[in-house]
Amino acid sequence: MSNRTFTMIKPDAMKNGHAGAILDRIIKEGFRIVALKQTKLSKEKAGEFYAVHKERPFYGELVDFMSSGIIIAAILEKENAVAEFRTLIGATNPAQAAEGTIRKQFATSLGENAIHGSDSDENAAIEGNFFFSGLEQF
Ligand code: FUP
Repeated sequence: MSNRTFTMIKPDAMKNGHAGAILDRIIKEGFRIVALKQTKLSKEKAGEFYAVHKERPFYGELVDFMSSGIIIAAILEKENAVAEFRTLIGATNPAQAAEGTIRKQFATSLGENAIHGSDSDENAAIEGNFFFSGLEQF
């Protein structure tokens, strides 16, 4: 069990003006910010980040969407961070997300679901290091 996870506030939530409310919720839920930046993924970088989904039918749309606008990327720290954060964001499809979750409140659709959360400690480390150098992680 690791104490770090990685998140992105996705282009839909950024465009809809939800970044502040989402960050506020994350901090109020007890996550400490280890690293944070506003950035924009190129198609190539978005494709690399989601390479695990390369063979899936939604891969092209996912890459287009994730490179369509500004995002906020962050590394977060809390005890049992990966599982706790997955609970906080809710199911991938907002129609199935529990009441009180970030996706239930802010996501628009399965494809445009407001926020990312790592699904394992191993991926949290890989994804965090994709965006941040060691000098940017405190
Ligand atoms: P999650 O771990 O909840 O972010 O979900 P996945 O890793 O399974 O999927 C990554 C992203 O692909 C989702 F956030 C949205 C997109 N996706 C679709 O567009 N359609 C699908 O059927 C599944 C995922």
